[in-house]
Amino acid sequence: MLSVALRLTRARLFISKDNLLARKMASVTKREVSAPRYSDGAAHFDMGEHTLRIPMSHHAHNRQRLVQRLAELRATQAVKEGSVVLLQGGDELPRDATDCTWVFRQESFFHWLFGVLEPGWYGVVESDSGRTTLFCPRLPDAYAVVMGRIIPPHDFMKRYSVDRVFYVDELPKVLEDIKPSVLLTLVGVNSDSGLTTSAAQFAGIEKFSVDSSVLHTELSELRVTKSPIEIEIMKYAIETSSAAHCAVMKHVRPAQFGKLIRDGDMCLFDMGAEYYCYSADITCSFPANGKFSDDQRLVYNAVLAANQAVFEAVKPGVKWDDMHLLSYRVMLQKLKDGGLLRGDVDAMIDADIGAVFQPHGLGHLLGMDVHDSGGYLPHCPPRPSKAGFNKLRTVRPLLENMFLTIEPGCYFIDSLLDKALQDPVQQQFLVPEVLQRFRGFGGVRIEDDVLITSDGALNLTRVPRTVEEIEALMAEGRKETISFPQQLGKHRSQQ
Ligand SMILES: [Mn+2]
Repeated sequence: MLSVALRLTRARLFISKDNLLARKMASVTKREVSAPRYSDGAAHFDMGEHTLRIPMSHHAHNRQRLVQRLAELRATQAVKEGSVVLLQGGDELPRDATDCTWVFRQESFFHWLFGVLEPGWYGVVESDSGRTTLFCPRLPDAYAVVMGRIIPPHDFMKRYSVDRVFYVDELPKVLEDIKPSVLLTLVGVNSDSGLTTSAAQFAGIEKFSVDSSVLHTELSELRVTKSPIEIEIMKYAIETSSAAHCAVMKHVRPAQFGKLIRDGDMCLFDMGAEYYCYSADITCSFPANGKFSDDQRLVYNAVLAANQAVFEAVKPGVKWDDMHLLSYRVMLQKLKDGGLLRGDVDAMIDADIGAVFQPHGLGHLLGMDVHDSGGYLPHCPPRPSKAGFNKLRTVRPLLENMFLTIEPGCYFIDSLLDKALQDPVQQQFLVPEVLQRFRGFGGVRIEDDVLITSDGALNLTRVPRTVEEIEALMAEGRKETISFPQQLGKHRSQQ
């Protein structure tokens, strides 16, 4: 399961009832496994036996955090009394011109507040009282023919543990009754993609006073530090992803798969599972044939040393760009020790040699989005301009209960090496005759998922990391006989 970033842009869909029915049919399997259950009286989400149960109180707790924060802002006049939070959830997107849809995944801010898994919903939180009202789409009768009983609002109320549920077409009337002083809607730019969130819209919104300047910063900031339940969900996604990585390492064989993976290749697998919209993001690098060559060991250990130095150094208050610098310093020293570089390491850093070998940021916030929100909020330090550092998705000082990836890497990219070899300042640090040997090497990245604690960090990634551990696991995997699809096909045709 490769980690794929789906960019969902909100589209207003005008769909016929037949079309809607076809779409519901297409996503029937997903709905059946992912619906929250409340047979035991308390609503919770799971994906069947032996999967993590998540109580809907998780979202009540998140809403409580938001209400508390809005109360603080009311005291400073930044938010008016009688303000009402209005969010619009995600919609299903059609796949090209077909009547199929992309598998629906809820918009992250909406999911964080409400836990609603279906498309086409709205949610309202009254900031003075915390009273929460959800609005579900009114499904056509035809839906029941294929999908079974249509869930009425009252049942959704129990399912999502909120105060009230109405139909979407009742939203204007319900809001008129609440009489908000102002509607707080969600407008903000994602600092990784540059895309802007779509504020909630409905026919008649022009009758209300709307403020879209507050919510994005506040919700993003709340999402940066994880609650105890969120930490449990993240652990679950990370442990599951770790097991998948170990399975790949055990079962990979060079010269299989149409020779895409050859003997002597270095493999780099960047994969993470998502559970209940929470992401893991783990990278393992290992030799395809199960044994590190001397050059592979050298580069791997340089990256591992950087990864470990950063892990040892992180704790609340530490600045993330200082960690990026630390990773460059450790890695460049090791490459110098290995004969690839020469000269003073600090001078190399001044000359941007770090970005020649690791042209990406050290790591990023992790949570509901694989590159989680909150990296560059108005109150945070701005993006640096120096090469390599400018790719950092945040330079915030670390906080307790943040999740981050630590993912230094070292790559031998022809275009970057050629450019550096021609640069009068950079070329003095490079040893061309040694670097030549590493052309076509590919790269090594070691990416761990860590939780910042009160005095350090916890690494929740459970995969072999040292050269010895990797070789041992891969040797163990080689004792197992595995059949590939091509071989299965051959057996069938021989019969
Ligand atoms: Mn990552």
